Amino acid sequence: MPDFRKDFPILDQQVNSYPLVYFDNAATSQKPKVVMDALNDYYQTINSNIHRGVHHLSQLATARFEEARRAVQQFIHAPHAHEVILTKGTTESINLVASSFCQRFLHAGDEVVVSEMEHHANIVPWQLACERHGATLRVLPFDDRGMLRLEELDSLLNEKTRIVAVNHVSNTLGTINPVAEIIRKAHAKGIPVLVDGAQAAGHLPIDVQALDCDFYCFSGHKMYAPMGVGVLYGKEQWLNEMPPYQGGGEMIKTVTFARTTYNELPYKFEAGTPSVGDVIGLQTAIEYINSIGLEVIAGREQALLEYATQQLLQIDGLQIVGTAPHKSSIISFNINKLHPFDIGTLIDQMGIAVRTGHHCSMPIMEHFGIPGTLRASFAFYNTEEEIDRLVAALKKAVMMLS
Ligand code: 7TS
Repeated sequence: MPDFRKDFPILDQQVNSYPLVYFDNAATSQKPKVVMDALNDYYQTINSNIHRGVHHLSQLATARFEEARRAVQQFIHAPHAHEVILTKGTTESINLVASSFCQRFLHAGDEVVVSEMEHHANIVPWQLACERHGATLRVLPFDDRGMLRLEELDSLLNEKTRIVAVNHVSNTLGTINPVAEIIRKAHAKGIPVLVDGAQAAGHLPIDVQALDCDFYCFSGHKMYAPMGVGVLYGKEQWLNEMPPYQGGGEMIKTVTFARTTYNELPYKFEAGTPSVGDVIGLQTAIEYINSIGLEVIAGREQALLEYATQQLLQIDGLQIVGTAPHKSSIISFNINKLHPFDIGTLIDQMGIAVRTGHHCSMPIMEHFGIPGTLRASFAFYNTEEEIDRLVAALKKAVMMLS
């Protein structure tokens, strides 16, 4: 196995006099040097605004931007490049759909279905839309292992349901959800489905045609790309029927004070100057992932998940929150009644970065009646030795706090 760590210069540093152990990959992944080089290269050689210049640099930047869109198209197996909208991230992608789709299709008395294990980014935009249009948000619950209660979906979906929004992978529980089955059930009743793939992209293969999802959202920064760029895939037929999300440059065809006509896809949904360098960085991240192989990445992450699960369970009083059989490399846990924040602070003193708190999924905390968890999330560049360091640090922290 090649040493992937050398691709990520940030990992090679001391934090609080210990070698850094970075286990907060679900919040954001680290960036390989090739991605940073691509950004640098963009700003040093072709930086200019796109789609509007006759000049040389603008043409080069536009070509690279559109090439990146096609790289994303291939990465998620979208039928058409114009179905790939480049956004700031998952949050913006979901807000775009919740705002624009709902403006066209959600009316008083209608319903939107989300699951109980969503990130706030896949709850609040729908709450806002429901409030705006007089609709109701309905919730598909999960069981104590952190698996969606699919048997309740059939009764939840009815003639009032306008859209279902569900995550592919839970950022808190790690559960890989049966989104294909959810989509099949929803489509059987003519209901479209949005998939929040923020925690799936870069970890699982994504094939929007095989899934047959209507919308798929993800962020670049969780899959080795720069912050500030994300993706909304949408089926052409929906995107064409939806009104624009934001007004501005690029999204129009003609403007007069009497009437404005809108640009075609995907530009209709890309108002203003995009983060061109970051989009090119996203393409580089996709090429980096492909050069290693998604199956190699997923294999390493599953091995780390298994090893960490076994080792963590050796700690007295440690309870894993989220024990579904199909999980991504995310482990939430608590130790006795110790506060996650106290443990997180102590292990940070030993150079270990984990996340503590509710992880922007407060309904999950409410389900389990806990204020928060510690969360260790692994990337393929992490190692078993780092997991041993986590376990030793946790044991020490427990001793100090008990
Ligand atoms: N959906 C899921 C499932 C997520 O995990 C996140 C971010 C988002 C949406 C929002 O993504 P953004 O890139 O637009 O911010 N999740 C986390 C996390 O687990 N810790 O920090 C951010």
